[in-house]
Amino acid sequence: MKALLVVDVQNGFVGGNLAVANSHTIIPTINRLIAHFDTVILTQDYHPADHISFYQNHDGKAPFDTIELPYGTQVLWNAHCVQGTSDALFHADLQADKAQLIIRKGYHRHIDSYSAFMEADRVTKTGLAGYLHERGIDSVYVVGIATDFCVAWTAIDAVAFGFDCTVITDATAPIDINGSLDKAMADMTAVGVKFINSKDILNQ
Ligand code: VGL
Ligand code: ZN
Repeated sequence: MKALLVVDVQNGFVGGNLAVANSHTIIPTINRLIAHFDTVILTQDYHPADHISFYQNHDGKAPFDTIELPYGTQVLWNAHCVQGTSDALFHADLQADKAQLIIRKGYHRHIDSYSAFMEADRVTKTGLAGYLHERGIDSVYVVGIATDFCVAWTAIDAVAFGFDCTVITDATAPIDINGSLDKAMADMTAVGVKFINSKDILNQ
C-alpha cells in the first residue's frame, strides 16, 4: 500500500513569511497527484511565536545565520508558519480536503522539525511511522516544500523507518541556500530515496 505525503504547502512558503521561489507553480501538479492517490497525508509547519528557529528570537542574528543547539546546527529563519496565523494555513489552491491525516510539526519551542517523522533532536517522534505501519502502508511518495529541507529530511527518515520512498521531483520546490539543494539530493540518494517525475505516475 502506498501513500502521498504532501509537505508544507502553506501560505508561509507560498508567497508568505518564508516564501520559496516558484513554489506556487507546483500546486497544480500536487493537486493532480492528490486526485491519483487513495491515501493522502499533509504536513503543516506549525511554530509557536517564540520558536528557537526564528532569527527574531536571537539578538544580533540575521535570516539564514546558524546557531549551535544541543541537537546540532540550526539555521535561523524569518518567523514563519506561526500557530493561529494565516501564514500557517494550507494554501487556498491546495486540494487539501481529501487528506486523511495532518501532521503538525515544529510546535515545541526548543526543537525544530524538518522531518514529518522525527524532530531535529532525533528523539521526539511525530507518530507518523506508527500511523503508516498500522495502515499497512509500506511505500511513501513525497512532494511539497522545501525540497532541500522538509522534503529531504522527511524522505531520509522514511527510509530510516523502513519505508520504500520516492520523491516526485517536479512536485517539489527548493530554498537552495549555501549548497543545500545539492547536499540534500546527495543525502537522499545515498540512503536509497528514489526520484521520479509526476508524469511517470499520472500517465500510466
Ligand atoms: C521548512 C525551513 C523552516 C520547510 C520549514 O518546510 O522546508 N524550511 N521550516
Ligand atoms: Zn519551520
